Amino acid sequence: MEPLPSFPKCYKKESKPHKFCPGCGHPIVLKMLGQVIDELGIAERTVFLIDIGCSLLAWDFFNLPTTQTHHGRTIPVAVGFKMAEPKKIVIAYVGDGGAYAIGLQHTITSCLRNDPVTTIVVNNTLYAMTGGQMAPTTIENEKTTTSPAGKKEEEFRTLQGPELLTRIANPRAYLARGTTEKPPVLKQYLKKAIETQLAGNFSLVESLSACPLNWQTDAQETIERMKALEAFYQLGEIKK
Ligand SMILES: Cc1ncc(C[n+]2csc(CCOP(=O)(O)OP(=O)(O)O)c2C)c(N)n1
Ligand code: SF4
Repeated sequence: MEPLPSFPKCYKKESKPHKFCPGCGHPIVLKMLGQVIDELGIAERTVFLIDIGCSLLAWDFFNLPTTQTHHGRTIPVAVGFKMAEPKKIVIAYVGDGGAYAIGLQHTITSCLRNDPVTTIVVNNTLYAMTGGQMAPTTIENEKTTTSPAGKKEEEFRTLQGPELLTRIANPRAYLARGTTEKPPVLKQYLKKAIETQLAGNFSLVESLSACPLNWQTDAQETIERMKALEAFYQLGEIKK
């Protein structure tokens, strides 16, 4: 049976149902990415790199050459691949822990060098795969398994991800933050990010994303938590 029209052609037709939990935001980000790859007609040239974390559950999602790296090392692997194969389009798909905690030095140096790679950061505000521990992205008063009374640290929202990188990025780099609650807007950002790579520059798109399993939220509570994240974090094209 042919896939539904809205399903990206680069989906693996023979795939079993995806492995993410019900209500997870990852599949929405991946679906938008797949549609962009189809629309740009770049599947034959695209290499997909995934981090340790729930991003690794995308290992058989697409009909694309896919490699999983060590936790936090997806960006340097992407950069190395791009250096070896400059005509390929290289996408690093990572969690907020991989991009902004253990891998932050790579995120910063890659941006500083204006490496022509695209990074997609799925920000669910905690370390999902390992049991929902507090992350740098955990928002003020948010409860996690390691902050059961709510995160009490001073907030760093103005120095997170795209806001941090915009201070050091090349003028031609592209930085944006979207949300899985607005997939068409997220899709536009992903398209611009890949076009930025095609023009030879660094791009990073973060998406706010739900983790109902670790948030321990039902459907309504998940929507409310997403609204709280959207109020906390600046959405939009932070550098274009
Ligand atoms: C070097 C190293 N340190 C720690 C871990 C354990 N670990 C696996 S996934 C993960 C965090 C994942 O969180 P994030 O990157 O935000 O992705 P998510 O699972 O939330 O999508 C950690 C700490 C590891 N695998 N390797
Ligand atoms: S643990 Fe969270 S991020 Fe991981 S698949 Fe489940 S809902 Fe998604």
